[in-house]
Amino acid sequence: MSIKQLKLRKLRMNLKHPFSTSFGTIQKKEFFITEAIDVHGNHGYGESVAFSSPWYTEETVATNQHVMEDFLIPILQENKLHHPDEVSKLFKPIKGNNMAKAALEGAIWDLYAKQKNISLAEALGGKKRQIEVGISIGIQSTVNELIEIISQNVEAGYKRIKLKIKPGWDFEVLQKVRTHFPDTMIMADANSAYTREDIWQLQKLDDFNLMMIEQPLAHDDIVDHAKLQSTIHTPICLDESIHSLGDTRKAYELGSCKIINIKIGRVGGLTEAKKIHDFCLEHNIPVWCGGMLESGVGRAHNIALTTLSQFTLPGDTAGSSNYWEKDIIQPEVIAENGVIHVPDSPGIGYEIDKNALDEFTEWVKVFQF
Ligand code: OSB
Ligand code: MG
Repeated sequence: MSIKQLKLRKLRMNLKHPFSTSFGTIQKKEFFITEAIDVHGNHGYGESVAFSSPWYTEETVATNQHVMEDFLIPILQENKLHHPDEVSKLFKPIKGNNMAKAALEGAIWDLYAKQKNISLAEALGGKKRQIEVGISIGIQSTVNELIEIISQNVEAGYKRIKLKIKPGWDFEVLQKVRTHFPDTMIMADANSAYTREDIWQLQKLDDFNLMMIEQPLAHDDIVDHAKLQSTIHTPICLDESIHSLGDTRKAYELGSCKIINIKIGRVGGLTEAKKIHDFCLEHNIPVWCGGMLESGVGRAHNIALTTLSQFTLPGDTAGSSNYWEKDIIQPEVIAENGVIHVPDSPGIGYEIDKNALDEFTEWVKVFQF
């Protein structure tokens, strides 16, 4: 694939609105944009999705930098690549750190598609020309504010509404929301806020006709989730607990969930994401693509992945304007009536807005190959 140079670019962007979950509130986002450049002048882009604090999973912006600079980039410098699928094999000796791995692999996938002059969706084998998306709404100060925000997003046409819940912001809120929106597709995401002592409480979720409950129990658990799933009708969807095809198979065999949220960063890249997709296709497990409040680069990768056929449920890839005053891609991602048209130009299919990229860049490091 003749990579000549790799750029690591540290960005800082402010979310339009603070995003609150059971684990905390995110407003300022720092992250990396990776850029793989070949001898022909093609540029492939990736994004690291770790947050500044290890609240969601263990990785952080700082660990991403350490692992990319000290371990992963040297591996890429020492090895010739023929296909992006080789990247995850080369990275295998490095344990964990999936978001760091995915950030580099993503740039290489984009570069590969651009070298072949095909879209990233096509390079992955995706056939959908448009994808359906929902929106994830954070915890608000009052239920009335939440209902107002849901109304706006239902009106905007988002295909399903995901609400963040935590102890104290759960059953009563869901009750009021369900009464207000009797027919809307609604799901709840707890980001690991409950424990096995709450299992009898969580059975109350069955009253609200939710599409699913996402990651109610610990980030590293699949055993208690299986226990919970056996006592509730609401399908459990695993997010934090799934890092690989192996985790997916084990969760399926144990009955820990009925739905899988695939996040490219959490599973170590597009190659592993595709393997998980293929397993779920074979076993009839619905999947959808999760989000990490990404800039347009990460968003474009999510869109390409979602073109695979087993992404049968709307994902969290809302339009750029839901997150940013100004995104770093051109055109920005637009969800019209909850539908995103998949770009068919080569690679991620969106141009990088160089001025916006420079505006948000704190520093750049260049690695020669
Ligand atoms: O659990 O899916 C999650 C945001 C930050 C961290 C974790 C999660 C989320 C979201 C929003 O739900 C996803 C998005 O809109 O990008
Ligand atoms: Mg989640």
